[in-house]
Parts: sequence; C-alpha cells; structure tokens
Amino acid sequence: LLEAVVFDVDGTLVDSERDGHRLAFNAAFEEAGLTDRWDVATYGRLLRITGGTRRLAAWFEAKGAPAGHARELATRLHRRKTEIMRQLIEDGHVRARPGVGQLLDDLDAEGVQVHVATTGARAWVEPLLDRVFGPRFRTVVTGTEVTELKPSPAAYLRVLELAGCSPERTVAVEDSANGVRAAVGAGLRCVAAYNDYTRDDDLSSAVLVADGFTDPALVAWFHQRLPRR
Ligand code: XBP
Ligand code: MG
Repeated sequence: LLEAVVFDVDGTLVDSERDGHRLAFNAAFEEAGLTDRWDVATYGRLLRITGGTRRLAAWFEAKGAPAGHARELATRLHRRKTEIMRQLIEDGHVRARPGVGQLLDDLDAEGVQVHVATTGARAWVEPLLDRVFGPRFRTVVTGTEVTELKPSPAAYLRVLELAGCSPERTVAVEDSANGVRAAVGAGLRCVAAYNDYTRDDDLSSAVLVADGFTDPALVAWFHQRLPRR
C-alpha cells in the first residue's frame, strides 16, 4: 500500500514544455535581439538536456560559442525566460494534464501524501503549483535546491530525506527517460505517464508505462494500492 507519491512537474503534472517553456525561451531570444528560435521538433530533441540554463548553454556551444561565453549568455537569457514563464503561468497558459486532478483527489481522500521533485526553477514552480493545484504538496524540491539535475537522483533523495517517507511505500510519477532514471536511482518504483514528447523514450525501468493519467491501466494501478481508510 502507498504512503506517498512524488510527482515530477514538467510533462507530468502539467503540459508545460511545448506551449510553456518553449515559448518563453523563444520570447527571451527575441527580446535579446537573437535570431535563435526553437520549433516543436527541435525543442523535443533539446529536452534530453535537463535544466533550462544547461539547455541554452548546450545550444550556444553546439553553434560554436566558447564554453564560458555560452554559459554567461545562457544564465542571462534564462533569468528573463523564467520571468516570461511566470507570466504565462499567471495568465493561465499552463494546465494540469487530463486526469491528474482526479488522481490527486483520490490520493488525498485516502491520506496518501503528495510531494514534488523537479529540475525546474523554484521561481516558476511555486507559483505554478499554487495556481493550478493549490497548497497540497507537502515537500517541493526543485532544481534551485539541488546541484545535480535529473537524471541524477538528487531531487528524489532530498524529498525522501525531508518527507521522511519509506521508499518501499512511495512511488514516483514521471514522464521521461531522465525522470525515470532519477526516481529509480533513488531507490523508488516509478510509474511513467508519457506524453507526445516522451512516448518514444526508454521508460522500461518503470513499473508501469501508461499513455497519460486517464489510461485505465494507470487508474487501476493506483486504485489497487490505495490504503482505503
Ligand atoms: C524539466 C526540465 C526543465 C524545464 C524548464 O525536467 O528539464 O529544464 O524544461 O525549466 P523534469 P527551467 O520534468 O525531468 O524535471 O527552465 O526552470 O530549467
Ligand atoms: Mg518531466
């Protein structure tokens, strides 16, 4: 039976990448007078690099910028990208994936704690969770607090430490190969709910691979493991 569930944010709780982060990166490029733009397919490839600053730095390095310059430019652009992302969230452009609200309500009704482990920056993660889900996540660990981003297990290990839940009775929910690696690396079972960007990812170390939160297999998996008070 489950005691706690740890959720990833991007691509898992919310559909935030294609029409959220990607648009914010493009707006930051434009404002800075750069001609770089990330189309849907390009951004899908870049998602393999976790963390917005690292993603930007890798992009500029691949275009031939010296590493130091690429990092400095990436840091500056990412600061502005984060502000733009906060605005997109405030304007209601980032929404929960279908079925997520129902699962959270079911977990809540049975007293299962919910936590968050993400590699995104706290500056947008907090307002997003607040706006879309309200104050329901007990522990929220973001990429701002851990130095190693997913696929490192660091964020999950920090959640386990702070929440004090037992790894055997906790499950992670992820959408991507990097996320599943992070969760499994922390000793957790992981349920994978893939999306359009991650359906071809290698999710084979997950205990269940589902086509989103309305997939009957995912709904049944959780219902069989709820403590039923
Ligand atoms: C999410 C990320 C993040 C977001 C952008 O990965 O890698 O970089 O794409 O957010 P995961 P930031 O879902 O595995 O946590 O720009 O704040 O990094
Ligand atoms: Mg994700």
